[in-house]
Amino acid sequence: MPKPILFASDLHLSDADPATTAAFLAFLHTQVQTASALYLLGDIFEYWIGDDDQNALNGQIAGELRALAKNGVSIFLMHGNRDFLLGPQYAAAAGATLLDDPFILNAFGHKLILSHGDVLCTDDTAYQQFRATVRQPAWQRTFLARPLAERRAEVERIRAASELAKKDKASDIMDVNPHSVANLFVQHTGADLIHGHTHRPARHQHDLAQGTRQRWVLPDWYGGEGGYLQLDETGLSFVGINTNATWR
Ligand code: LP5
Ligand code: MN
Repeated sequence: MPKPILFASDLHLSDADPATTAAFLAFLHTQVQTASALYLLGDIFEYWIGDDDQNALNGQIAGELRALAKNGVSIFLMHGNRDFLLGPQYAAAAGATLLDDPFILNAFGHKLILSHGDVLCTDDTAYQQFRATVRQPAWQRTFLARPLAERRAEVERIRAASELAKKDKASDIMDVNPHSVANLFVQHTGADLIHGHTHRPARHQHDLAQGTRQRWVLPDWYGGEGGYLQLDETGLSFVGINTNATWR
């Protein structure tokens, strides 16, 4: 039987949340061992200020992923809105391939659009403006050239500003926009979508003129409770981590 493909996102790994690190390591040591590939669809880390930030956690995770890659599990990483500065140096250390957002995967007779999901939150215009700025290569080069301590302080300021801004945003605004989702579906004939970012795990059905598509939303792993999607010959199914949730 062909080995399953696993998808997770929004782990938000950090030193401040050891329960999440433990849950992720346990996942890598069990379920991922028997998979053919692991797709991590962004916000793997709570924030990323450059591949030169060589702290113990980043090193440990790279080592664990590289060990899996050596054992034949393909590792794929996509950027999230918090770790978009994760670069080729770290990906290489993790034995991983960095993917563009969106990325199209064909497997087990399914066509899947993989995305972090933040691009689809088009009602959140303040965020999209912020995103457009920080995703500019020139802007990123300037930021990465600054000393690590300065970058860390800058990110702390942005995180605080972001938390404050979110308090004033309606919950709807911070979800994906249905027209943006439909546009993405129209661009990719016959595909279903897997994304994270919103931390609102569910399977949504989108009825388009060309037919019905599925949108699978991954949960976050804060506090060590999360989950992943598994693709195998039976299709996609959700498996909870440290929760009893299972759905498809
Ligand atoms: O992450 P989450 O889910 O809590 O919130 C997101 C949006 N916020 C962000 C910011 C990140 O959480 C924190 C920054 C990560 C580190 C980046 C690394 C290096 C970057 C260096 C930058 C100098 O992504 C939030 C969305 C929410 O998702 C739901 O979709 O609403 O967006 C905001 O809150 C953004 C604010 O609305 C506007 C921006 C505030 C920051 C202003 C600081 C100015 C800095 C100038 C640089 C352009
Ligand atoms: Mn996110």
